[in-house]
Amino acid sequence: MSIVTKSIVNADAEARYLSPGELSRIKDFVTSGDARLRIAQVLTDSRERIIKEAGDQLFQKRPDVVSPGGNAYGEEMTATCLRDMDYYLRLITYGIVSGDVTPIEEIGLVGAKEMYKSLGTSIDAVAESVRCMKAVATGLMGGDDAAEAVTYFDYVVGGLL
Ligand SMILES: CCC1=C(C)/C(=C/C2=NC(=C\c3[nH]c(/C=C4\NC(=O)[C@H](C)[C@H]4CC)c(C)c3CCC(=O)O)/C(CCC(=O)O)=C2C)NC1=O
Repeated sequence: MSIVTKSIVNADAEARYLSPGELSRIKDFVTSGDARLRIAQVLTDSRERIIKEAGDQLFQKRPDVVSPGGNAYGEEMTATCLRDMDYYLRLITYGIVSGDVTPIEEIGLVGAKEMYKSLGTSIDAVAESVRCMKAVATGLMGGDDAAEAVTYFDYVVGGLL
């Protein structure tokens, strides 16, 4: 839920006007809108490149995951690994557009540790894949946009570890 919807739900529950604090937070949300949409556009337009380059980086740093016996070994499993990276990048765009990490949390982080454990997937390596995507993605943006984007990538990394 965006800050706008959330504030309205809260205010209406008490049949009151939006408070100065709520209006100020909505103003920040609106003011940052152009930048957030620009960032989401870059991530969306460059998603294939980000995933490809970040995947290459990950498999260089963690050759074990794509070696025989590794969780992402073999064409099909490697493709599934890259698909998971694509999932997280997509969720990050949702977070950035809504200025809210709740969609990332609800869709991608709740139960993720347990799920990866049951799959025998190294959660550290999944987190590393998100760090690699962060590095590639922020390299495609200006400094302020990169700083904004970093918080969402870091949120995913923090939620996985
Ligand atoms: C949008 C929310 C969402 C997420 C996050 C998600 C993850 C997810 N990743 C899975 C598998 C997997 N995930 C990986 C990923 C990796 N293995 C590694 O060693 C690497 C570190 C890593 C890539 C970075 C692999 C290899 C599998 C297949 C494992 C198997 O079938 O044994 C599975 C099991 C079912 C399937 O194969 O599709 C799920 C549910 N599904 C979702 O709906």
